[in-house]
Amino acid sequence: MTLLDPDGTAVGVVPDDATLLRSLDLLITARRLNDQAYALVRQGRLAVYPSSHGQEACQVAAAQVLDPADWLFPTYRDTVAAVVKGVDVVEALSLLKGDWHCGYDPTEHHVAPHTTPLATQLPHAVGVAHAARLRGEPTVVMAMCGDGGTSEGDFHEALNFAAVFQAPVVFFVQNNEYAISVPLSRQTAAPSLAHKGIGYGIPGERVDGNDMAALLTVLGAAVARARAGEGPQLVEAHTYRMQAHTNADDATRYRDEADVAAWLPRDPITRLQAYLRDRGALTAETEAAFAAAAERAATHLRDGLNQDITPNPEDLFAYVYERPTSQLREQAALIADELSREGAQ
Ligand SMILES: Cc1ncc(C[n+]2csc(CCOP(=O)(O)OP(=O)(O)O)c2C)c(N)n1
Repeated sequence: MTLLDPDGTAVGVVPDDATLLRSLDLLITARRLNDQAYALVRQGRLAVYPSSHGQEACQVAAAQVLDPADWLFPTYRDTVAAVVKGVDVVEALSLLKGDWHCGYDPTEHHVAPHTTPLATQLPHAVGVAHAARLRGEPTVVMAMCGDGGTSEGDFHEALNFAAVFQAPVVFFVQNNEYAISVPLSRQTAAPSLAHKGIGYGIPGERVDGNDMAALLTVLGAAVARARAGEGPQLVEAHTYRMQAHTNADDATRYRDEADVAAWLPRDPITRLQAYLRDRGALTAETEAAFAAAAERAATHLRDGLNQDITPNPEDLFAYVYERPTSQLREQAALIADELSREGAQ
């Protein structure tokens, strides 16, 4: 589904101006954070950053259609989704700085830890959704993965379980055409990734991943459907990874600059700006306010990651189990003893 053409013309019923203005504000901040994080890698402040520059609309929409009590299960590329759901961007990225196993408390905003192993988060997401249903809670779970993630066994197990048990979960696949250097044509023989729901009895829908209006509409309907007890849904957003997989990857080795250039005019920000300007809903003043908010967010990220923190080795044991095992207690005591002897020297 597309609701806004690349030039910003509405070709269907789009969400109201206030919703779209708020989305544009979030999109502009999201782009600024992506670019700031990329710069922080070059300054040695982050070990690695998988940018979602150009894909931000998918993530802003995914987080925006959820209620605070709903759960989001992000991948390593979904920092923006976690931030829009409420996680502080410095905490969200401290994992990639190498300071923490997660960096934030997943229960605070109902955002699971970012996963690096592909698709392992999907069975977990279904488990949370199933548990919520058994308890009679109205919780919906947004389970995110990339096109490459749909080739993993965990993806298929998660879809099957969710369909059989009618778990309130939305599987949201961001198809950005590449899994590092592997193009979509080497990933699947299916006509689309949305088709993958059919074999499991799950409706699948394709949406333009650079169209904020369409994403809010399709994902919003999938969440409402799941909340109403009508079961899971698969949504495939077609977008494009504008930058390299991470800073460690050289994308020029496996794709043409012309392909990248062809996606530039479909940018989610310029498309939404054009629509809102044309309606008179976006003034120069509002645009300046959005840019200033984005700049404040970037400063907060820079300041946060420029802090050198001293990790406490005892924290290694603190969050493994709710009640630590005897072995962990023993190891923690050994470390505590070593630390106190070092301190005494
Ligand atoms: C189980 C597993 N196998 C392989 C990898 C190595 N790996 C990291 S990212 C990636 C590509 C993933 O592509 P996709 O799912 O399309 O997500 P994208 O990076 O495009 O957002 C691979 C193969 C991994 N992290 N986990």
